[in-house]
Amino acid sequence: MGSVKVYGPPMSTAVSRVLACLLEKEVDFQLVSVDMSKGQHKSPDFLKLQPFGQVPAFQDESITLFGKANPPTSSLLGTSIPPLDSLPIVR
Ligand SMILES: N[C@@H](CCC(=O)N[C@@H](CS)C(=O)NCC(=O)O)C(=O)O
Repeated sequence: MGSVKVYGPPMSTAVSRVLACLLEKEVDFQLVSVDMSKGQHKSPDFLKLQPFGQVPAFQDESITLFGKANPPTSSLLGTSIPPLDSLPIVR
């Protein structure tokens, strides 16, 4: 089993985006359940991983990634993903 851990519920779009990249890149990972309905994403232990209290948190050995532009996805793809609010919207 790989050292990569993704914390969060798979039904979260932010989590599933990271999972899709891991599957596409054929990276072994563990999905660690975080029950948001029980507030586990705001627990002291989770906040040590992800200080914003948001899923996903992404951990690879000693590296933990989190943030506003979904760094796990950007890191996996080797590119920078623009923030959603900077994308053009078709109305
Ligand atoms: N910028 C983060 C946002 C992640 C995000 O919005 N996660 C939501 C669930 S899909 C969340 O944790 N919401 C709980 C909260 O904000 O308290 C990313 O793209 O990874």
